[in-house]
Amino acid sequence: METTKQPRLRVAIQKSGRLSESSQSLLRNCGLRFARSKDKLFWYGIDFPVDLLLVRDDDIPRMLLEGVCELGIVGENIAREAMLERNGGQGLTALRQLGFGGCRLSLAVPENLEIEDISELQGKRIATSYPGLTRALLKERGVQARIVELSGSVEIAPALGTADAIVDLVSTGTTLRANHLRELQVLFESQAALYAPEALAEEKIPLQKRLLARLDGVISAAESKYVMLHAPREAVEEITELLPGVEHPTLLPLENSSRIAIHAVCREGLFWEHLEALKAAGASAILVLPVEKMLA
Ligand code: PRT
Ligand code: ZN
Repeated sequence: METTKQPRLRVAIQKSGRLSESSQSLLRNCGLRFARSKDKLFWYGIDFPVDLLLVRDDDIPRMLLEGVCELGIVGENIAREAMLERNGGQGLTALRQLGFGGCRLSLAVPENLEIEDISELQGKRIATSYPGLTRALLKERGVQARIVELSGSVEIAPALGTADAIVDLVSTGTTLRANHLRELQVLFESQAALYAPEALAEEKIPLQKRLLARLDGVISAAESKYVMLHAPREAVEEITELLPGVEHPTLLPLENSSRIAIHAVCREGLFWEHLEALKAAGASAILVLPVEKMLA
């Protein structure tokens, strides 16, 4: 008897590191549950046909390009570098930016080096773990430098005399400061993204679409807040304008009152400054609630 095999998707995520927790919780929030294998490298999707591969982040682009998995969550820095190294900058599509793992690839020079513009680095030695990206980003800026490729501890290269400057990932800037380096220019802003190979087997496309729809729901819910407040009737227009990303709020009359209740979903960041402005415009009883799921 012939049985038709249900298509499944494999998603590669970082096993342990800066992206692993956020990647796992993102997929959990999409309603995915997994049975963990003993070696902890392969998790089988229980209610939804999506399985997880837990690997080093550097392996994810290659696994996507070689068809070992159909989706991968990895920093744009790693994906772009791998594509430049292996595929002339092609081969993977960034389907969604995920809003975590944010950092910047920056060019830094020794604090005491009197240099104001990266054009002054023409012909100099630049240490980096991102040779492809560095070469491409410097070329865009008209700079041709000698790349010194290092797999780690890039920040000590200038002190060791093996390079004049470095190109490395920066988030707080603490590492640069500790090594007496000055961030001269940001070359590339990076965050974690969901990647897929440019070509995906046709029978897997509907499943990928379903997963993406859930992911979009999770991403927009995370950015959204449900706001309830009371306001004078005459201030409704002003207050609606103060609510970020709201066009049509729900208006509810309050019994025996000249005031009105306003309910709305704010689709953009809602900060203390917004709440203070709402209060100044006459709002009271302001309540802000998280949105758990959202389906357009
Ligand atoms: O074991 P595996 O290979 O999977 O992990 P890994 O050690 O290669 O990667 P990991 O977990 O350190 O980083 C994974 C991804 O997180 C990176 O590819 C980036 O996309 C992203 N990310 C975000 C960062 C940083 N922020 C970051 N600050 N990756 C590295 N750093 C390093 C940077 O290289 C430098 O040494 O942190 C130092 C600078 O930090 P600050 O805060 O001192 O500026
Ligand atoms: Zn790595």
